[in-house]
Parts: sequence; C-alpha cells; structure tokens
Amino acid sequence: MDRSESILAEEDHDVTDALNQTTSENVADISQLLRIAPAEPHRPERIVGERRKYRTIWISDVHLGTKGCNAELLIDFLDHTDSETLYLVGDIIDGWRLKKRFFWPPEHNDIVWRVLKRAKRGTRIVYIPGNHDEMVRPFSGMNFGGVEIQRAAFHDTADGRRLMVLHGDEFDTVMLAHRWLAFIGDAAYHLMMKVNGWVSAVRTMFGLPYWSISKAAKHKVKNAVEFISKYEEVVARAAAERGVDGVVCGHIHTAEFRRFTHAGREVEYWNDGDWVEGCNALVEHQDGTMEILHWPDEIARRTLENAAEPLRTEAA
Ligand SMILES: [Mn+2]
Repeated sequence: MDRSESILAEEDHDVTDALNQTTSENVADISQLLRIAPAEPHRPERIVGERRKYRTIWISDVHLGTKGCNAELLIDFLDHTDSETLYLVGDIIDGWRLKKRFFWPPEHNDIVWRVLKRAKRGTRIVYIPGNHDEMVRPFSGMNFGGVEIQRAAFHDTADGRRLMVLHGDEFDTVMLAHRWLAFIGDAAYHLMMKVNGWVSAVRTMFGLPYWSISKAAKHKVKNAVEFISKYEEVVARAAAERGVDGVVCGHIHTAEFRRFTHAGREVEYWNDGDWVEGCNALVEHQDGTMEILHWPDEIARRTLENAAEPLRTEAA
C-alpha cells in the first residue's frame, strides 16, 4: 500500500451520514457541513504584489479528497486572484472517493480555508454541487458561512448577457440513463490508474520502455472527441431553449468556448475546465469580457516576467 500519501484520518468517514444530521442552524460553514475543519492554513497565503481582480471567477471539478486534485496549482491561483463573485461549479469535493477511503492532505484543507476566507472578505460565493458532490445538493437554497448552495444559477455579465450556470452532468446521457455505470466508470478508472502503476514498474524492471494503459484506453480518442462535441451542443441547445445568452458548466474536464446558433438564437457555451489535468478557470473582466485561464501558462508567464524585471530596472 502506498504510505506516501498523507492520510489525516483513516476512520470511516461517511460524508453522507454527517450531512443527514445537518441543517443550516447547526452548521456555521461549509467546512463543518462536510466535517472538515480548516482552523489555520497549513500553507499561509502568499500575498505577492497585487492580486488580479476579476468581476467573476468560475472553477469546477477540483475533486478535493482525491490524489488527482492539483491542489498546489489551485492554491497558487487563489493566492493571485480575487473577484466580486466566485462560482464553484461542482465536483469540488469528491464524495464518491471520500466514502471509499478518506484522503485529505493539508493542502485540501488550505483550499477550503481560502474559499471561506474569501467569503469573509466579502466575495459572494455560489456553490453549485455536481455529481461527485451530490450529497450537498439537498442543501440547495441554504447559506453556510457565506457560501450559497444552489442547484443552478443565473449570472448577469457586466455587458448585460444572461448566463445559466450549472455543473452539467444533467446533460450527460450515459450518466442519466445508467447512473450505476458512472459509479463503475469511476471505480474502473481508479483501478486502471493503479494497474498502470504496477505495469510500468514491472516494465521498468525488465528494461522495457514506458507504456501507458490509460493511453491505450484513450485509443478510442475519436469517440471521446465526438462525445465532447455532442455534449457541448446539447448543453448549448438547452441554454437556447431557456432563452439565455449563454451557459457556463464544467463536468467533462474540457475547458472550451464555443458559439452555437439554435433556432436563430445565438448562444455561448463556456466550460471552465478542471483542476485535475487542465487547471483552468473561467473569468469575467470588469467590462464583461470573458476569458479561459490555463493556470500553468499563467505561472510560466509570471516566472518569465519576474526574471525580466531586474533587467528592465537596470535599463531604466
Ligand atoms: Mn461531474
């Protein structure tokens, strides 16, 4: 068994149980709701110059409670940005994995702590649970420590567009038709990653080049591309039917902006990506312009700028 992962508590941690005994009266904030207690951050906030101020930030598919979560980069993102409103567009906490085994490194606490800190500083926080944190869905309409829980939301941009905000599993037909399949899919994926580790260890032992089982599985990449494209179309059509100007969602871990026309109506499709592979955020600038940020690129640019800074000062 892999001991390198920092498991804070190994006792049976059933998030669902905790939630069943919960009302907004006996819970002060969302961390108590999920029985995670971020008293102080493990890693203090790094205030590096001025934070980038946006009107709105959307993030989703963080998958706290799994090894896949790129907490490192998300902490960096949260320490360098700020916004009037922050939408957490689902799959923030991975209850499916947490139910199986409690994995909660201090960095995951640090993310919850930072989100709550933002609420205290006056950021409006709207949490729209996804399918992996569906145990939070029954609390829609409640407010825990400045975090509003909603099933879906409408967002009005500074330039007057109305956007529908939802996680997006609602439009995943495979999930909708065979919910059990999604659970098996999740388990199978984690098993595959584990097997991948064993296989590559054995291959290394025998001096064979690296071979990825997950890559082999992605052999059907054409199907994946078709699925994503179809999904985007279905979501955009639903938005057009609701009479909004656009939709913001997550769920498929693929950041994207596309424009669709449905029954003569133009509709924008925005996907804010994920913090497992892509590490993306969707932001709205003060004038209503929207942008998908790829955080690893932003860090790379910042590093370059910082390196160039002394040169520029000397030249001046
Ligand atoms: Mn999802």
